[in-house]
Amino acid sequence: GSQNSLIQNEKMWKLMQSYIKNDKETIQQSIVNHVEYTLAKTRFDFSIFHAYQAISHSVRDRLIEAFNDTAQYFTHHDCKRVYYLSIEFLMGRYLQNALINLELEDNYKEAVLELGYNLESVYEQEVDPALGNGGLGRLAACFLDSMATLNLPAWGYGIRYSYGIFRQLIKDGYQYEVPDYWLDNGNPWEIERLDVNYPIRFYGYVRKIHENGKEKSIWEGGELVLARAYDNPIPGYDTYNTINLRLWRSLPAREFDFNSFNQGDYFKALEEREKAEYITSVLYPNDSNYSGKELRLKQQYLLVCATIQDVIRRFKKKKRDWKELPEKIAVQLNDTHPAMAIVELLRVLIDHEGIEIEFAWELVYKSFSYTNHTILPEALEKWGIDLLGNLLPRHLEIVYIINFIFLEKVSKKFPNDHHRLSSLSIIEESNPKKIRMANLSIIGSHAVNGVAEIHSKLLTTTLFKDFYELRPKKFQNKTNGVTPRRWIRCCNVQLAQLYTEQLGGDTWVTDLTQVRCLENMVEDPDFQNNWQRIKRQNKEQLKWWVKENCQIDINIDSLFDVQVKRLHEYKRQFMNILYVIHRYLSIKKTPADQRHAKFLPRTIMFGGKAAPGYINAKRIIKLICSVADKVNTDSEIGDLMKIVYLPNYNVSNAQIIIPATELSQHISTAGLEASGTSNMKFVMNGSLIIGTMDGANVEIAEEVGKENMFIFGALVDEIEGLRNHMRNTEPSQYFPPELNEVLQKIDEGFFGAVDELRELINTIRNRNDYYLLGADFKSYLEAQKKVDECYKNKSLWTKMSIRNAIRSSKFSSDRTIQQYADEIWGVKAFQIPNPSQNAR
Ligand code: GL2
Repeated sequence: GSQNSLIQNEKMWKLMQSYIKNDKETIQQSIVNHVEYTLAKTRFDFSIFHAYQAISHSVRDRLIEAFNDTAQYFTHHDCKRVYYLSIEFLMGRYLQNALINLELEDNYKEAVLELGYNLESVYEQEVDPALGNGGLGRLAACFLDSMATLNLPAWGYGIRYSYGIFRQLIKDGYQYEVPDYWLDNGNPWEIERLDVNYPIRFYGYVRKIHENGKEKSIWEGGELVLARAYDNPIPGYDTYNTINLRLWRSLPAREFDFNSFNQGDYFKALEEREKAEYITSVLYPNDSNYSGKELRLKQQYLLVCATIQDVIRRFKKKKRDWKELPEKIAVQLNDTHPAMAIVELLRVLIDHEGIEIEFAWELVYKSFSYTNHTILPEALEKWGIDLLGNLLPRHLEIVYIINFIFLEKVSKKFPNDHHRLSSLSIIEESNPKKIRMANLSIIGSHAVNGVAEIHSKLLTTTLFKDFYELRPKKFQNKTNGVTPRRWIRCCNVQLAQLYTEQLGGDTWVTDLTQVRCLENMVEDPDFQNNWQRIKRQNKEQLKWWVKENCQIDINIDSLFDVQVKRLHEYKRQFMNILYVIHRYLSIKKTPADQRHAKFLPRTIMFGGKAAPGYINAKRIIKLICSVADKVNTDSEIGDLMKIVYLPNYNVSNAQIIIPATELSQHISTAGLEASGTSNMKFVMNGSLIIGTMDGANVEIAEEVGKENMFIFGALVDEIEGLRNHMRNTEPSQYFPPELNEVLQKIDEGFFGAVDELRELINTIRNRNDYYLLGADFKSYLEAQKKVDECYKNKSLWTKMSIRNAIRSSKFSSDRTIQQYADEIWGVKAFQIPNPSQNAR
């Protein structure tokens, strides 16, 4: 094709031989060139922000080279490809990560210093690309890093929202949401593909025609918009492979509405076009919560429709039989948000390609697989058939066909089992009827997985029990992981250095199991000292961050106790602050001269965003801030205790918070946190966990040993019994006295804001303590007491901390992705040869 003729062009071929060099002078030259020619700023005077932009462009040049070569290589080898579809990608900053993955950080540090800038300060110039809410979106980002590093022929597909997750301000104890227009200063990390645009249809109607005795469906009318591709290169670590995250942006379709133009309504016609851009303008700020808005369904369909067109175009580049489709593509659904892709692919195959439905269906489900990320009922997507049928009329028809064929098969296997049939059906027979996206996803996939052992087990025994009985082999577990590049190598440079020194090299960055070898250093006093020194330096850094962002002085010698995650009742930040109040009251009751002997200084930090419409979550923020106000200004307390609300928790401040943490809280009601992923990051950075036997905590306990954690609370099989007990008993009769006392204080108005705080405590007082704070409070107190005892013994704490970190290798996303590749996708690595060894 045209690419080959380009390479055959002799001149071109010669030019292509000269890959960019990475010596100091070449780097400096490229930065200065970008200042002058890309930014059009004079090279004699540029600000640190322009330095950031020019540096990023020079790194981008290096990425693009590898990116193009990688794409060519995959095409040339005609490999089976993985497509990872996700409505969110919470990437965090690129620059440092790219430099580290390219192993160019030192070169750039030196080069940039001579140009008058400190590279670390340059990093701070970058905005956080925050196109995600929480764990689900961040998981997708970690997975991309691992897919690139493992040399898999994989691409991510998502949405290029103009507004990412809102910026959180805390004022007078309340959350304010500020729009996050992250593209304000441009985005050097993306490549706009002016030539990759796909039409997307909404609304309209289905016309039936008859051709050669067969009925054909034609979806027409309605509205058309375009989806344009923006490519974001993702470099692997210690490999030349650089993969792609392709994000779609909506634009008006090129066709003009000649009617309105001819009728002279010029402005109205333009207005219509503007509306198209609105589709991908804002990320929905709900975490684990379904809201059922039409615009959200439009976003989902835009992602799915553009992606399927792109995937099919690539498949068709080579002439081949459709039966090869599942041998050439694997599509992973990150939760049900992109599940319409199942229906869309089937629609294209039967309506456009003229394939028989039975055969088409086989191609579809063999290509798809689905990951479930939560069992919370409020998060399960169910679209009303009116809304769905109006927006996507042909898709609704196809859903009915899929469901019919499926239920036929079920009733042959289980005759007259109406109960089973209605639980398996894609259609919920409610009024109005609803499409259950989870059921569609399971039926349309050859593999379904949960994200931690306990969660996958719950899927097969509760939520998806009937599906499991039908096809037990479909169900798998893939315990989540996080990338050691960002979550150790980037965020904890000193710890990374220590590992590299001790292990005699840095291959641990791609093989985290190596750090287990440090087991024999646990008792080594020098090693322990180094460990403590690193933690202290990280604490120092966080202390400055807190000073700058919260105007609070925290005690560097206090225990840094952190709970950072989205605000959610099931995550029980409420229980944490209730305990903090108890601790405060206990200090106050102790005679002043005994306080320092009895209590260890603690800094208790909270952070996380509440969904804008989640009232109780916002009340919890208010309670935390009210308690903080009271405690932090109480002269009797001094530095025995400080409470901090860390504003605007996001990826880049997580990179400061996590390495500085000594105790981190993962205290969800058992069974409700599917996995959690920050728990893994904290453990990798030597934080101890206080937590329940939930999500990945269970497997962390298996790896690091329960004796190195503070585990408490009801187990998952005890929950139902406790909930029944809760509903049938007066709270005051089984709440421990410490809890009653705390609730009493809030009720009296001791912390102010009495009306809203009463509303909050009433959620647990009136026999509706669904998340069982009352049942777990006592064992939480006991676990906290153990924390204090351990922290008193500095060397014990240090040893526990080391053990946590060096036993955490299971939680590398490299392990997770290798399992997906082997057990679900059936894809192999294709590592492209590095064309310029001397440059790396
Ligand atoms: C989540 C789960 O709540 C969380 O426990 C899990 O670690 C992540 C990633 O698998 O997925 N599900 C979900 O809807 N969100 C999550 O963070 N938002």
